Amino acid sequence: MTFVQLLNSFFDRSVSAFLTQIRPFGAIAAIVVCVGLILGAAPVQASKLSGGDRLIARQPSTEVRVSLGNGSDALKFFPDQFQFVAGKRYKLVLNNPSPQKHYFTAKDFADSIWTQKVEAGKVEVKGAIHELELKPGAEAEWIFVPMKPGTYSLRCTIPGHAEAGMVGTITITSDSQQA
Ligand SMILES: [Cu+2]
Repeated sequence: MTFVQLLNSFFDRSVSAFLTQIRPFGAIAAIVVCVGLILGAAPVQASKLSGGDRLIARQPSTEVRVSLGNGSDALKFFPDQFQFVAGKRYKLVLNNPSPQKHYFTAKDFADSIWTQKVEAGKVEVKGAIHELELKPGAEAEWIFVPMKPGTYSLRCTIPGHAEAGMVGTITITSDSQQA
């Protein structure tokens, strides 16, 4: 059984356990789950929903934005520090407003999350993602759930860019470290 299959079975079990607990409201809960799936980005904290983290793969996502470079061609990520909480669902919206292409490369971070999908244009990519290349003007959305707490490095792998400062830090904290 692969890691993702394991996760999926965990999610499925948790959701059915959740639905069983609130059986009288089962139909309503199912609708809420579907709306969550479709909208994905409602600004509701999952921890405030009944069932909380058990709805991990279906909970509303928290949107975080990052720009790779800027209009005056600075070799930087904006922002360059990120903090995510394990078990929450995020939508990282990446864009490249600069005149040249850049990479968002964070291999150890990518190994520490469960990627639900990456969407770019009309294409949706599922499975493990380690690096995203964004051409000038490109935008992509990376939807994931952080799994393993730690501090991970981010860099652009175009020669010279990381050396010029196109680096960053991504931190995953565990749920219990949150106040
Ligand atoms: Cu770059």
